[in-house]
Amino acid sequence: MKPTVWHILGAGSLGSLWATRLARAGLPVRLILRDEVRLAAYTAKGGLTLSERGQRHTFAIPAQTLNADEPIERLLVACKAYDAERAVASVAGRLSPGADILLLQNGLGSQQAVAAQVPDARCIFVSSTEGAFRDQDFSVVFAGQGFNWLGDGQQLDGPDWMAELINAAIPCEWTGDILGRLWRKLALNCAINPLTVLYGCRNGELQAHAAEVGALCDELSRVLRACGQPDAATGLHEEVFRVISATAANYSSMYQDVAQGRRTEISYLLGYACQAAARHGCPAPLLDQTRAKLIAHLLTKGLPDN
Ligand code: NAD
Ligand code: KPL
Repeated sequence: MKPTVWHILGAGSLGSLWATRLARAGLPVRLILRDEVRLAAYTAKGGLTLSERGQRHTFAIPAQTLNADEPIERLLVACKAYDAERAVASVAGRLSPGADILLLQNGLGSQQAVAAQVPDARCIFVSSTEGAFRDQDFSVVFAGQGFNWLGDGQQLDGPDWMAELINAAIPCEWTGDILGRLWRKLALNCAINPLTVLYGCRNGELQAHAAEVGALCDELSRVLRACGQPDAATGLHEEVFRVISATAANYSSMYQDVAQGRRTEISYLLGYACQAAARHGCPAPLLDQTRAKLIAHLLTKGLPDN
């Protein structure tokens, strides 16, 4: 039987990291690009390049536009959270019944919005701690080893095709509690990323604001419990400070977005946490305040506040 094609929607950092590793393993991959202009730019480049441990390799992965007519059985959505719903809507008509859709977005909210939009597909949420950035158009640098948790919130066992990911050296495991994983990462990101933007600092420099970070962790733990995520709250404080130490020299992803004038995923991180807290009647004054300060900061930089 012919292996199922991996369609990759969003040829940015993570999409390229997944696409190149799948192609390197000999699996059929198609990139889905926005339009003919992007397709022409990609064709001119001759493929997608992966830089890993100082080695660069280019993979001539076939590409197509959103409105190609090839049916999609397995789709990896690698857009930012704020683009995911619109991007999936553009290919909804191409999805085969029961198609698998892997959603790589950080935070929460976009995954549920996509799942509601395509009720006949099986949406699989992914929580990724791998790190990648683009050094050029259609060229990605694998910057941080990490792990990928996959789950659909229902099945306790993962699909057979997870073996393809393992063979492609994409470290992953299925979890019966993907929402817990996503909430935990969201909480980590909410405790660290906004403060690095507001203080204009590297992660490690938050040690100087330990009381504020600690108070945010306490509040986030209460919110997690109120939202029915007690496991995600366990040891949050300790893990946040462990991550701050382990990544002391790094700038958070949100800091980098703001520094480079890119839209942030605030609505899917702090925005989601504040709304969930309000919905569950859990007061979160520090989170609300941090969100308001971050919004004011984004507006002074001319960046979207959502
Ligand atoms: P990115 O901006 O590098 O890539 C997103 C790509 O999607 C871009 O190339 C963009 O042009 C494309 N895109 C957007 N809308 C599209 C559409 N309608 N049709 C076709 N293409 C479209 O983003 P990224 O860094 O790869 O992040 C993707 C998601 O993964 C985010 O939610 C991010 O938080 C998460 N994440 C990223 C990393 C990382 O290291 N980069 C790590 C963990 C999680
Ligand atoms: O994931 C991160 C990010 O920068 O987005 C860490 C390093 C955990 C900081 O929150």
